[in-house]
Amino acid sequence: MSCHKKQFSIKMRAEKNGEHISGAEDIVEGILVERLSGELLARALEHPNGQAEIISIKVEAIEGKIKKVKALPVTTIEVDNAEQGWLEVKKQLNQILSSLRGGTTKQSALEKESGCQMQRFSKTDCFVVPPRNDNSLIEHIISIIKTADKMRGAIIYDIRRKKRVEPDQARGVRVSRVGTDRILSKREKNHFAEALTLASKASEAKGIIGEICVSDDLDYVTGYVASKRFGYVRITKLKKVRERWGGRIYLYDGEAGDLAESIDFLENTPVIVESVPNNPVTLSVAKDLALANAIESKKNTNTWRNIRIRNSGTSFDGASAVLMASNDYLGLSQHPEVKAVAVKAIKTYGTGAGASRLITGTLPAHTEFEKAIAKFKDTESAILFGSGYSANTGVIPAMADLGGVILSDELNHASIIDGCRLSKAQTIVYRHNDMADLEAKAKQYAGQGGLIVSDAVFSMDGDIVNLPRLLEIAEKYDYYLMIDEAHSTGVLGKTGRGITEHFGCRNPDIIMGTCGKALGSEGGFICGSKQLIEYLINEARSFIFSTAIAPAGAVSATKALEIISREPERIERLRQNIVLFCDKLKLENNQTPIIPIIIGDEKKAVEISDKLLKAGYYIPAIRYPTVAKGTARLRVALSSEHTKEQILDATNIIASLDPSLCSG
Ligand code: WAQ
Ligand code: MG
Repeated sequence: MSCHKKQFSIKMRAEKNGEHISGAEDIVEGILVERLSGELLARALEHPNGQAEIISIKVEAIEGKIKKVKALPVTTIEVDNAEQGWLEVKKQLNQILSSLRGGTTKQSALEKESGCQMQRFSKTDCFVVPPRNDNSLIEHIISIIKTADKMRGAIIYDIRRKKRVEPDQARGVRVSRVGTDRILSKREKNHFAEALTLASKASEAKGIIGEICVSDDLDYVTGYVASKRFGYVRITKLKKVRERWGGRIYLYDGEAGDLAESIDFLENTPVIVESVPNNPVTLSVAKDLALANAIESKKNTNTWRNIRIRNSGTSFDGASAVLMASNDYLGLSQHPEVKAVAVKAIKTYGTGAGASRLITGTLPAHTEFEKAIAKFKDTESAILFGSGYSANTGVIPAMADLGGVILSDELNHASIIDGCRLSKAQTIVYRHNDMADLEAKAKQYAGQGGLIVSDAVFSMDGDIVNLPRLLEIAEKYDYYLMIDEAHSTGVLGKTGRGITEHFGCRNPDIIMGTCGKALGSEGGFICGSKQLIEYLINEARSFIFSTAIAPAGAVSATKALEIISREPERIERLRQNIVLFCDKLKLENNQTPIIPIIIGDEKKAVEISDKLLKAGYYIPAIRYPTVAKGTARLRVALSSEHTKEQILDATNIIASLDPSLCSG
């Protein structure tokens, strides 16, 4: 009985005059061994490639666990002829190769210099543009497959060393010990299902970043390009019927020393591919698979995120806890006067603005806030956006339209990065808060105008930018200077005016900030000259094309500004809390309420955060892609409203959970 549950690998191989005619295989339970062997035998006997002289069937019991992988999502590209088909192949290969190198030459140099590895698709991967030209490499790969001699296995092409690396070039590497979790008949070759099964296993091999395959079977003209990242892409015509050529190439991007391990995986590690459809699937199924794969890969790297519900100020997913994660630094979202004006605004205006600012969405609530924030920041004028994100993604492209490059700190917030991306301007990333690096780059691109943009307080590290030097550099080389004061408004400076008050220096050209943090409300803003603001009203697309924030939000933010000016002791209380917290954990005191406690490992950071929640403190783990891989951290955000007891208690718990953390 137990033998029937056991899994077996069954391989068929047919030869004539020592030449390979056909081969196929599967993994099945013991009870199906007989049936499958019969099917494979029948198939070998009737193969269109010729009458077999020797047919071998090999049955091997599989010991131990079998790895399970999901079938790659399937897309079909219909083409009219092979010529069009190869153009599609080039596109697919290009996509695979360029996704490998999220960055560019300049960026990699930056990574090397700073010693900090920016991962693919990390915050700064978008920068410095000219895409790598891989055309000649792609042409070369295609020429290899078109001229490959008849092989039993696949070619492995090393794209770093630009050569074939499969150990036996006559035979190739044959992917083996692979099957599906469904019973698919093997009596006739199902090109699609068998190729998808192989491709799904191969895409899991270390360093194999893609594959291209054309069948050598006479009448089968559909081929594919496959990769873990873009799935299994069928291209309906890659050769004419009756052409007897074909082959398979795996693209290898890894260390030379790791190749043997990858080949061993391809040949020997038993793998069951789940959810292989019998026929090329309908688009909706492919879409589901694409989502499932993307989700799974996030989960595998411990970067999957769940939304937690905060039922009230102090309860998360049902557990009650003190919130040490909010950007409501002065507790103003809970202030009775702030709440009262919001209620009154709803009674007066209703709940929503109902249109964009330029249509009918501008209410006195909006213009009053703009006056108040301009006064608070000591600028001529101001403009309110729907959020800080939309302020950055609106303003940066508008400024880039004036010409020149954008110089951006490598740790700038995602909304700044997205603003740079949207602008399509050339963006040069400089090392974090490194004024020498910035100056060198500012000098290099001087003369065309442009924009320097930086956070005032960095959102995941809590450090303060060197504004005095930024002002000098911007002036010397004639750049606009934009500072994002999302985390400094209401926080820095004796009266909470922000970074210029902190340093006692003049304003940059463009001050950006948010109402959703220390102002306890919602929205984002830009402060600057009258001329600047008039320009933005006409050019910032996120301002023009989105509904104004609710009037209750605008009046709350105005009230918050009034309270900050009236009660500077809130800022002083916040400062004392920061000092106490940092002292207790022997952390460097950055003078800001954002205190990163670096853990490194993504999984460990989540575990510590979970334990803290059980102990009554909510301090979230921040992981890739918000911060670089391997620099996961607890991000503490303090408020003036935390009590001394809470700060002492939280720091004690953190120190007890991981004593190494309090070494600073
Ligand atoms: N491992 C590695 N390479 C292999 C293997 C294997 N198990 N089997 C075949 N090859 C190599 C070998 O060089 C063959 O000449 C070449 O691949 C093509 O093999 O979705 O049927 O089995 O409709 O002829 C594509 C399906 C079918 C497209 C491909 O390939 C679709 C196909 P064939
Ligand atoms: Mg074949």
